[in-house]
Amino acid sequence: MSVQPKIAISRRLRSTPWTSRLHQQGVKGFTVYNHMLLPTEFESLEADYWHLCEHVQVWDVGAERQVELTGPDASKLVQLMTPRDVSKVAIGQCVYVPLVDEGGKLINDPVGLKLGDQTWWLSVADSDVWLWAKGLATGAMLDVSIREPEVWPLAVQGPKAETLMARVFGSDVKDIRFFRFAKLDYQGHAFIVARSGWSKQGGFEIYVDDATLGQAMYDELFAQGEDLNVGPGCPNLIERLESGLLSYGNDMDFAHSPLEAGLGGFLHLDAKIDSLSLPALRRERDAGPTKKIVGLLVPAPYGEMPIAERPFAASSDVDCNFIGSQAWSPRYKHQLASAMVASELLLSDTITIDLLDGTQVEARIADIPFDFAALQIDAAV
Ligand code: THG
Repeated sequence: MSVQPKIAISRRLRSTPWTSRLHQQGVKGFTVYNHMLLPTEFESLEADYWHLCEHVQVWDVGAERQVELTGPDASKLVQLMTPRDVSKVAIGQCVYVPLVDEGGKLINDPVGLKLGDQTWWLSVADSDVWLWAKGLATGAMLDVSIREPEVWPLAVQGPKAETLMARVFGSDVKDIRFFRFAKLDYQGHAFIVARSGWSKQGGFEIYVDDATLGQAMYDELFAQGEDLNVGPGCPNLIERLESGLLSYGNDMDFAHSPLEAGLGGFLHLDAKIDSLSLPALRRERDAGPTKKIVGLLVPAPYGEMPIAERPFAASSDVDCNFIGSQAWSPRYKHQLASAMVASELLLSDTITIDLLDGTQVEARIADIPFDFAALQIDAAV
């Protein structure tokens, strides 16, 4: 019998206030995200998926690190980094801000929180944004300080999330609108609570800045949620693919532009803003993108066989014709995937791909997010 290799959890691979609780609750897998542990699975991907869609889950997403920008030039730096116009973002608002470099390539795709006139948090995906931000601020001689504070987001997601949150934080939580945040009291400490999260099942994110209170809060969410069938959870691959939520590093990375990643709708390329990537992105828009992210669908019976993780067509561009993420959807009975595809292959409705066992099948091409109704794919359950 072979020994399962282990990942050594050292100081470099940081835990969160809840890591030991996850072990007690039977976590089955972790990934490494921002040099931290991010759980990926509890019971099974599929069991976790149904539970998330029907009940409520508490997620340790402490790996979504905050990059804090404070000072007179904080907003200027945010605008320099993103081609989305942030000039009208209000204090108390969250905003999805793809960060793009001078060549028009994605650095990260965080949620920004405007905490004050001179303070922002960027709740980052997996790349070292604080180093990029410090470099830019130094080069541009901006009056802003940059650090990663000790903050660990805790997400409460699922259709019963609001009921559970109201029991722990009071009914004020119900007044928080989507992508807004408020400061709510828990045991005498004000926590930032936003209506947001990396699922489309509804819910909240608590930005926990006190580890001890965070542990009490975690335990209380489970105690108060017993009759709601609360369970431990994490971002779920099936649910987020069905919902079209992209994962930086998987679906797209530093080789891709936000236009190729389908994020053009979030950007303001014609705004009069001082943003590093605007010239490159305007040129790309005018020339037309050479590749694009799309969804792929393989129906049952093949669908339960994963798609081979190798380029599905030859190309001189090594940054396309690959599968980004994939999962079997138990609801729609299809293997779902994201793929970055060369534009010439998108003239057709299907793409020939290899399954893991070598079988060749035609995968249907769709937009992300998948519009299952328009695709005439009914939920099987
Ligand atoms: N929450 C917080 N931090 C995060 C994530 C999160 N950091 C990493 C990662 N997730 C960042 N990426 C995303 C991608 C999509 C969304 C949030 C974070 C998202 N998008 C909605 C959509 O696409 O419909 C809403 C976008 C909008 O309306 O602006 O929620 O999840 N704290």
